[in-house]
Amino acid sequence: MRAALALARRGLGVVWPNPAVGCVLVRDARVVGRGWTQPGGRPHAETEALGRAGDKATGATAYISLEPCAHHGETLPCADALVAAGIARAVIPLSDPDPRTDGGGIRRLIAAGIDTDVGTCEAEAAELNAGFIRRMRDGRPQVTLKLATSLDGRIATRSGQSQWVTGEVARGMAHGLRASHDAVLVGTGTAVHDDPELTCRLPGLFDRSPVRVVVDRRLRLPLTHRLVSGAREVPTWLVTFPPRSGDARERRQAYRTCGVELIEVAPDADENVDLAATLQALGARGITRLLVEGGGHIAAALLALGLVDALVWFHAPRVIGGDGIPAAAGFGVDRVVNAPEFSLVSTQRAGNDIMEYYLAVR
Ligand code: AOF
Ligand code: ZN
Repeated sequence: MRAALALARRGLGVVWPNPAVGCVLVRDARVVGRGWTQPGGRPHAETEALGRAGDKATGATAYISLEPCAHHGETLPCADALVAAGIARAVIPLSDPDPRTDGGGIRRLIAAGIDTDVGTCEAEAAELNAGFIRRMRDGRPQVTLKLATSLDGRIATRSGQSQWVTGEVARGMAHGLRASHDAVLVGTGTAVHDDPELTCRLPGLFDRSPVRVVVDRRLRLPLTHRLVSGAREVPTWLVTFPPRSGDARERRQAYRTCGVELIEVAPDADENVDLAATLQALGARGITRLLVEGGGHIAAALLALGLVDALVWFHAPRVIGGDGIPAAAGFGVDRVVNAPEFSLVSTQRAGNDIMEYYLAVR
């Protein structure tokens, strides 16, 4: 199962809207086929593994990191394909929350007389596909907030200078995070000020770059910025208000001509883009894993709404001081018990910096 989970992990960031699944077929203590969900979500892991195993799948044990599907897509449901291949046993950590399956794949295996074991490595499998599960249950992606700060929690100096707070190793790890996410989101301040590319520039991994999402209610992002000029190579989605009485029609058209997709989201009570509605809109487009890279206003707004599921926090051994720009803008917390709480999952050295990973306590 650990091998199946490791294979599944290869798909993170490139298989949306589907879950990342791994499948290992074992017969007579030998691996006879391995597979994982392919980019774009198809073929499924089981199709790949069964294809490689051929006749050797007969009598095999299938270790699958998620319940096999029970619906007719482009091909036979995976549950039926496993039955047809004559596997003897299936080991599955948890059921697939997609309503078209939701236990139906497991029932089909059992009905066909296959010895089916459910629950092995359940926590690991649920964590691996937290994004897909979240989208199925709540309609929104799993949200990971990434921060790179000085020891005193500053993302930039008082003049707004931020390049670079963390070192090269930490920055490389941040590119790796982009590769395993479906989309990366920033606010308009960061997009305008930094002119970032938000791609994955680790060697050989450019094609794992996520969709770039900019929250830009007033369409301030210049057409000459990289997120716009590169939108044909790596998709850029601009989240903005619906047009009021045909305003900015030409500017909207200019973005579209550059290949930028506009996502219209109504304002919230404070005349900002409604971030909860934004996440729903991303979920509806199939995004399961969202990496938020700032700035401080987006971070604060998501924290205040309880919409940050995980934190990746890089600390650089510098002290910028209280006039620097904080990681999260103020969001009105006056009692410690009301501050969003996280639990520490891991700490890791990142060159001369530290990377901490936290999950939300709910
Ligand atoms: C599997 N193995 O590797 C994956 C599965 O649009 P389709 O037809 O590809 O179906 C998508 C659904 O299939 C998705 O919502 C999830 O329930 C399941 N994903 N199932 O047996 C796989 N990726
Ligand atoms: Zn399937």
